[in-house]
Amino acid sequence: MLSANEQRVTMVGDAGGLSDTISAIATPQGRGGIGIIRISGSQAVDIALALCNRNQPFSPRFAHFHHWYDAKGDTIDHGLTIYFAGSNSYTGEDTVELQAHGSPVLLQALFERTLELGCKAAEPGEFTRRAVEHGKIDLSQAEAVVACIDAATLRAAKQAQKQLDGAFGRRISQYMDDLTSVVAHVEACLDFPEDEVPELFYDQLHTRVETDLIQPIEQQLNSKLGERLFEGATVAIIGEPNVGKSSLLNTLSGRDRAIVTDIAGTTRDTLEVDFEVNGIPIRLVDTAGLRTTNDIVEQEGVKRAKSAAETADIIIFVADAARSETWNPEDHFKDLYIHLKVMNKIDVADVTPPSDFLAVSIKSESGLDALVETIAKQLGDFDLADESAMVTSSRHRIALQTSLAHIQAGLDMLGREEMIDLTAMEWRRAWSTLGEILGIGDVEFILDKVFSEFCIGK
Ligand SMILES: Nc1nc2c(ncn2[C@@H]2O[C@H](COP(=O)(O)OP(=O)(O)OP(=O)(O)O)[C@@H](O)[C@H]2O)c(=O)[nH]1
Ligand SMILES: [Mg+2]
Repeated sequence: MLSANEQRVTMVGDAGGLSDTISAIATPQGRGGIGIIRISGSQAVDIALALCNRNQPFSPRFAHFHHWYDAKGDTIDHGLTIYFAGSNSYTGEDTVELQAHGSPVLLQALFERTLELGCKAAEPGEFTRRAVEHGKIDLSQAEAVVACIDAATLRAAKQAQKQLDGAFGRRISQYMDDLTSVVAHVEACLDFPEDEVPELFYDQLHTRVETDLIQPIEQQLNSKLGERLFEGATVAIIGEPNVGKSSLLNTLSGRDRAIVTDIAGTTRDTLEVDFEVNGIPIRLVDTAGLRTTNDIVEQEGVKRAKSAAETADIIIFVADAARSETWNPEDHFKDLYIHLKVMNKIDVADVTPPSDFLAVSIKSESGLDALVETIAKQLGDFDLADESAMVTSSRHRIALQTSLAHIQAGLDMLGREEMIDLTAMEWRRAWSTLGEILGIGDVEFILDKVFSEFCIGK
């Protein structure tokens, strides 16, 4: 078994079949100040020289001002041509970027000219895929590129950048190197008769697998914050009529979105508003007050409120401090887990709410900071000491879970001589499952799937 790094270097040699030079409009569709065409591959420089009608080579990383010509020699557009040589480029192969005017028609004409000159139109994510296949970045870093672009909040974007810097990938590589080492150790036992392997040897190996692999992987898996940062979370506000649900939605989101009156039954439909808590994107759902009614519109509202609660990631149950009959979620939900119970209107009632309630007054804005912090905690914030290890996608979570199961299965058999082969096999499986995260090994189908979610030009 090679180390994760050795394996990556081997892949550079494997990166045959990439002789096509690709091109794409890399900036988003529509008009803009600047539009960029990206060309990558062995013919990139020749194609760019032909486009510029130029004989002299380009200086790498130098902005050359040029006109770009069509087949008849007429100017299509003019702008900057920048050449990135081989291993110093994003893709790991010769790349040329044309910074043109952001006119969709001119960009299209320029792009079509690159095709005439021998480029192939790039597939979605093909530039980044080449970067992975040339060993410039690992697959988790490639995914971080998309995460960075798609991030809805600054915190999510910063987290994606940490992954792009390779912190997460390095952690996975470390696990893989640890596995390589422990496999080597168990295999060494095969060369000795059973009674010559000291008891201590297995104990030490056991401790090592526990502390270097099982515990840190479990810790990583325990927090769902990473996925929440990118996928967001739905928070439903439920409770009886007139307790202040709509007021809470307006206050938390900072928008006067829902109608608030002192008439019980004001909200009749579900209503959603997006905001963020500590950089975690949240969809907040206000619902109709829960009560038995003959009004068919309100009946439908109550039905929708219940279904919003059932599908939410977090349920906030709001009660009115002055009306103890509103304090029991069990009156409406038998089996639903309520994540957060809020006792509102403590400004008007001199009561001590049950200890599982958080006392607030939306009117006098008291207790709201604690409420926001509790929501963040419920979403997994503050769980991780080292956030660079955060699991940010379900693909990584599944791979880590599967790998952990193999590590544990191997560990359970450790110490029984007849099982040594099986232990080594389980740990090798754990190794290749971790390799899938980085795009190492026989992972063509994984690459196809991951890169199909990219945009063209990236
Ligand atoms: N005194 C006091 N009144 C509040 C507080 N929060 C909300 N209210 C008032 O309570 C009334 C009901 O508020 P809403 O936000 O409409 O209550 P709701 O739970 O959405 O009610 P429905 O839509 O009917 O289910 C309004 O008159 C609010 O101004 C609070 O903290 N203190
Ligand atoms: Mg309401």
